[in-house]
Amino acid sequence: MGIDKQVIDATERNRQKLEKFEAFNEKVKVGILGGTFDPIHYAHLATAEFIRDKYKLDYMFFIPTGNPPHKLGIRTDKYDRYNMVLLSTASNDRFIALDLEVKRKKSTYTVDTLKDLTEKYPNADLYFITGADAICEVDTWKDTAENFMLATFIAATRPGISLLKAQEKIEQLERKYDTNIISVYVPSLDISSTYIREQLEVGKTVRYLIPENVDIYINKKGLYK
Ligand code: DND
Repeated sequence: MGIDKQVIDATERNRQKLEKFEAFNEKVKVGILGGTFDPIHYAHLATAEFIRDKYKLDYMFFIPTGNPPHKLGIRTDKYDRYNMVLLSTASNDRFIALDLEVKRKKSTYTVDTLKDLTEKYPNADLYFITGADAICEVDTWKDTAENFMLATFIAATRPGISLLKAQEKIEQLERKYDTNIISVYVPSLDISSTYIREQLEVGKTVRYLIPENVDIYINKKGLYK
């Protein structure tokens, strides 16, 4: 099947999963993995699945950033990043891709996303997942205190980030914002989007680091050349 057809099928599959989620009226635990996903890779997917299972989350929302204020100069079109997330999450009934940030015209801030989700899904308890690198930066984000009120933050350890440094930062944030941050050891995969882009730029393989259909999508669209 051609990759364009696969994107169409993944879009339809995602629509069905979202419809089923929205029809569910009881309390529901929802994890959120936000990211630039430039491109999405297996460490994102494995981290999300590990945390979903460990904390018995009912669903995991993958939310690609639209115009992220912290990463200016992204060359990849936001809809290409979203399509790659759609393709990667299609086979998991509990993974749902959301386009609310890619559709936003202005800068995309997590606080606006959490407010939108709280309003739209009042029966959902939100858990915002970050890698240990992102949690170290979280108090530079817009409205940090409000972010902590809207969702429980779960910080996943990530290769290359000092555990001690992340743990110190987490304790500092907990004191400053009077909040609880869950820190969790996730079996590590030392993969980063930067590494994948660098490999692709020089024509090297990224096979088995990203889903096969994402690899095909990247080739077909000529991304990261
Ligand atoms: P990134 O661009 O760092 O994501 O963005 C992460 C989230 O932070 C997004 O939802 C942003 O909107 C939000 N943010 C950032 C800055 C400011 C504001 C919000 C604001 O509101 O002011 P990446 O695509 O690089 O990675 C996605 C996630 O996956 C990150 O949490 C990253 O730490 C994690 N990750 C890994 N975790 C475990 N093992 C690995 C990983 N590689 C990436 N190998």
